[in-house]
Amino acid sequence: KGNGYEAWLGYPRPASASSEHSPVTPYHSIIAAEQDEVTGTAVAELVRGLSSLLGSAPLVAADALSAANRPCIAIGTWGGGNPLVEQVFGGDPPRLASPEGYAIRSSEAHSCIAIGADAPAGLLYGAFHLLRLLGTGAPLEALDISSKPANRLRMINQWDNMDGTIERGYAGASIFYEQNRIKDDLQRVEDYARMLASVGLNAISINNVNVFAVETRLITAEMLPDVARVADIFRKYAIRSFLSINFAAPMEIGGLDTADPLDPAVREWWRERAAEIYAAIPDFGGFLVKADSEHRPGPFTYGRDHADGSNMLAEALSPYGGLVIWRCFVYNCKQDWRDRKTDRARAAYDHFTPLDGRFHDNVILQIKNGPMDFQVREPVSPLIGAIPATHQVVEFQIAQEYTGQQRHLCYLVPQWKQVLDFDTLSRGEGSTVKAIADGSLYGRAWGGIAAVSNIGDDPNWTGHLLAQANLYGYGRLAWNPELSAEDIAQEWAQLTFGPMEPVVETVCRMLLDSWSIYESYTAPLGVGWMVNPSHHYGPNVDGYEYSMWGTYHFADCGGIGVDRTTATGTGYAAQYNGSNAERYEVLESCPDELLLFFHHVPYTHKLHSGTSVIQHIYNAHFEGVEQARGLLAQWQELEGRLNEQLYSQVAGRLKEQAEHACEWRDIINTYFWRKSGIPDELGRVIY
Ligand code: GCW
Repeated sequence: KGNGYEAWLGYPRPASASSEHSPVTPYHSIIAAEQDEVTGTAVAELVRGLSSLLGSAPLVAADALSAANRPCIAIGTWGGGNPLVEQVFGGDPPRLASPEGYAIRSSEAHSCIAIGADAPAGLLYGAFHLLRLLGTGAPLEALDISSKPANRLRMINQWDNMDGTIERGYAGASIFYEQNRIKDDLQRVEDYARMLASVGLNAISINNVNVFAVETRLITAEMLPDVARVADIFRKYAIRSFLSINFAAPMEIGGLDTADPLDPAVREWWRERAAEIYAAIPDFGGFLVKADSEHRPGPFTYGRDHADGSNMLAEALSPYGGLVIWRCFVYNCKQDWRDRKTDRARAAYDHFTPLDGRFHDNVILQIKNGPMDFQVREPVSPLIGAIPATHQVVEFQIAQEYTGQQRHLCYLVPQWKQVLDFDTLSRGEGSTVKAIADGSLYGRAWGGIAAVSNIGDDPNWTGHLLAQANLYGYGRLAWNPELSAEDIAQEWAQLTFGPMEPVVETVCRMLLDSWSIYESYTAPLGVGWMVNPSHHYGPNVDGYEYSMWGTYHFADCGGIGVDRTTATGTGYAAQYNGSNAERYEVLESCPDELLLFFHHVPYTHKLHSGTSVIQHIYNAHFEGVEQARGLLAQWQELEGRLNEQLYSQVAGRLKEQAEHACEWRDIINTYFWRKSGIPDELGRVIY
């Protein structure tokens, strides 16, 4: 309590509230007729939330016969036997067109708020919606809401290993595993499931996409009972569980001498695994697969392609309704930096566009939002929209691998919004990423968004308390990409700190400024990287310059940037459609923030903003540090207005951020001053 563990589900009771005189809500009872597990969860959540807001537990009853039970909250599926729900919605309930949709209506006549849905999952989401209204202090009169998710798949990817470590985890150890076993005590997993369901997420893969020796065995009889325990928990919250699998499993644990996807024995082996998995977990979601990527095995070894590989798994899962989610993060990670023809940015598009149309119906390709790897600024992956006959989901990274590792503040919702709103022009104007992800543009049955989680066993889940806003925002956006980054920030801040004005306002401002601040003191103008190799924290301008990973900036005494034009560079710009391709190809029209992603330019090149590239680098880095200090100063003004523990958690991180931003500033500025020999026009200190 008070340490951030309850995240946005604490429903802090307003200091002003007293249960008798000015109750937070008059709704002190809950009427629910149905007994199924997910409806039970919805009711339990209402009870928890109301208990906290009211200061005492609400009454739960199966019918509202007694007038003493009013005003009440009635919850039930259409035709599910809750008379109040029927009465409030009348004989003609809203058509939600989704088993996950819900409607909420308040009725003065019946002295109640009713939550109705086609199915229990909708009731759960409806209950969380109502709690959100209560927690943000929204008016409850004349409610008439209906909502359904834009995206069918709204997924979280855990990068947890069974030894308890988390790949790119910045908030402690795994809540799922320790010592190569699934934990006995899964209370924290249950609390996590609540958080995910509360923002509408409905799928989770529970182990790292890099599947090593022990994790390869998760699909065996030995470990499936434990996996089933985890799936049982998520099922209560209407979340389907997936596993990441090792493509070479038939060899590593199956005793076969090949993993060739066209080999009948290999196919049979996977069919048997599927049968075994579904016997243990009847609603198992399916497999998430990283293959032929960063040294992981895959179909290439056998001269097969990614359609052969994914279709083989899809065939095994299809009798049970399982999905294969196949990642497109496939590129040559043994590149020679001297080779200027190979461009990692091109790789996903080049690998996967020729396969469009060949994937089975239960295969979904998962595409990272950008062509490189979750940098603070990248263009949108040109693969998105380029495979119209294939199901696709967009992959974001909530974990802040390249955006400050949850030691720096970086609210990523504005970045994700930019991606989702980007018009790919793949089918003319209006072909936005969100319309491709949700399947509507190409009429695909499956689609959605996946993201790498940012949680661990730190008491407040995310290390940096304010990084909780990214997990919250991701879920809200996956449900409804039309929500604004501002509204999401405000909701999160109100739910977390209580709807008290000054705190909320300051926190929102800090969140909304933070992405741009982080960008300004790190790698400039879209070029990316410049981080320390392997752990990826802190500045190292040439850290990846002479490596095999395909991540270069090509800075020399004359200029900087990667020429990805068709005229003189790698031709990457031509992977975009129509005017997008043109805009990036032509130096004059390329947006400043992506200039160095697409062009190699002299330091004296003038940006649209009017400053030269070198002066921009200096300005941004000096200003970025000031702004980072400003974040700390703004937070310090809140001292005494919020819980001391929460205050000092964040203050500590912001202090460190300001210090580390200095390190970035000085290393980057000094590097470019030495390379270019061009002094700062403003004569500030460069070492
Ligand atoms: O961002 C890179 C990370 C790897 C990760 C990989 C991937 C899970 O540095 O740690 O591996 O991407 O997305 O597969």
